[in-house]
Amino acid sequence: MVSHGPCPLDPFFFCQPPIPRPTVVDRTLIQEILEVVEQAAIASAHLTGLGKKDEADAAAVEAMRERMGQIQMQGRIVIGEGERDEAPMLYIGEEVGSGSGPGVDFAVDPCEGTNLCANNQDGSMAVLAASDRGGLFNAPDFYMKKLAAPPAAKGKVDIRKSATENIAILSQALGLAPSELVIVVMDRARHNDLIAEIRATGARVKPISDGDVQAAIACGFAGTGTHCLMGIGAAPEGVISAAALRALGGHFQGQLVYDPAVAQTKEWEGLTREGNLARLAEMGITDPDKIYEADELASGENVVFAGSGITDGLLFHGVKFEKDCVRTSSLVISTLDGTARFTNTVHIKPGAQSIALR
Ligand code: VTB
Repeated sequence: MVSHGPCPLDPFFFCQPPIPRPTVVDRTLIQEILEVVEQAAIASAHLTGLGKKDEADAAAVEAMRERMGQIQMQGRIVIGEGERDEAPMLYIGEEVGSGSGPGVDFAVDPCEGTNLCANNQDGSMAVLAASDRGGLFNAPDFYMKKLAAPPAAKGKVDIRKSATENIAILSQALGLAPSELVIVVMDRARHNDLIAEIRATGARVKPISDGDVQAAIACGFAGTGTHCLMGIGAAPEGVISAAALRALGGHFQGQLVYDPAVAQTKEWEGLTREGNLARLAEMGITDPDKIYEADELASGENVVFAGSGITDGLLFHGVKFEKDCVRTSSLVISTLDGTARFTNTVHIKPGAQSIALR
């Protein structure tokens, strides 16, 4: 037994070992969080391929919220389905959970890649990031320039540098020739120049129609055939990617995009650069050009990422329905114990006669 030495105040007693500080994000919560994303994935998986992206999203939102309600916590949504007046559930600021217990902040995207889900294409998933209070950046509903890369390139690649420079750095850090690298970029008009620049280096481009969260996280693992994510996607989801990459020790940087000429999106029709800057200032963002590192976007003492496949993807399979069970494949990455847990769960129906092994 380890003695902890005499207590300075009482020579007859030995000091107790230091009581571990109760962490808000503990192992029980992590298990519950896994179940939250599993339930959301199952709910929207019933709607894959039906061409109904809003319904698929709504199903995931409802299932996520219901399962969150069973957790003993004072949960709060910091990134969710939108502002209170535009989202009935999981809106920003909504309190979730039983109402007693630890304070936990959540960034959720119950159906990331709704188009992929609606079209039954690879890459849609139910995802969230969780942290102790204040540990997730309250990202505005803007666009974000992102750079994600494997741990070996962390702090070496830099969003301030050109794609050409970053590919040279990545090539060196990973010991791979540019022609052996795969750079994921969302297939959008705003990325035409970026794609041309990447191709000119000899690196291979993988254009994706949607789902840059999964692509970013895949950069954190070797063997996914994805070495880097470049380009502009949504800012709120950038926080979820950052949480996962921080926990993996990978690279993630983000920079808000406020100029409609850069974002080139129909969503911003009629909006101006000045108007967007004013909106950011109203939200308290004093430096709109700030480059956010992963540990600023997900700064909590402990952060957890959880994702469960709706359709098959780079990280896990989608939901599989069997006669007597439903199978989910998920990933939970946690700074608490330094793990990335790939979980394959069989949800057994009552009275099941046969449960498939795989
Ligand atoms: C989507 C989605 C991404 O960003 O593209 C969205 O597929 C925003 O981009 O996964 P567009 O408005 O150009 O479609 C993500 O949601 C996340 O960054």
